[in-house]
Amino acid sequence: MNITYVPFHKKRNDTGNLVFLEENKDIPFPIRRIYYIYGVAGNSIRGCHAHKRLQQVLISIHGSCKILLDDGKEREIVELNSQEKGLLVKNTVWREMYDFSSDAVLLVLASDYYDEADYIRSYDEFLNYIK
Ligand code: T46
Repeated sequence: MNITYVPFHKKRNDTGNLVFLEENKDIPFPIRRIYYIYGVAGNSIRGCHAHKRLQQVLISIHGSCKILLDDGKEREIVELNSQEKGLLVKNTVWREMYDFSSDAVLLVLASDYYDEADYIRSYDEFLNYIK
């Protein structure tokens, strides 16, 4: 399946690095919500759902984790471990996050406000939904 990364701009000088990204320029949607996930036990699996409309960019700003993406036809696993690019996860893609390092901080930029009705939390329901 098509895995899309969003590259960010990085400014480096003698004192360190600064990375920036801009709504509608680097991120292909208006950013209505930001959240982050951290302190995840290494054996935990999070996600296990898809979204009907929500699009998101996932950024590993510290540490690493793995993301399984499934569009109903193909599955891909990617490791997120860079502060300089984000993973675009479009709507109607099943995702699972696992193998979090103990220092992992996963930052998520979302195209809309939180809405439980937008979640598809059963894999069978997901396959039916995308038919
Ligand atoms: C996603 C992956 C990458 C809220 O109240 N507001 C929020 O903005 C979010 C994101 C969650 N919640 C509540 C819903 C649950 O009661 O926080 C609790 C934990 O959420 P959830 O189990 O959905 O967390 P993850 O890590 O499985 O999934 C999250 C996002 O929910 C989801 O959209 O794509 O991260």
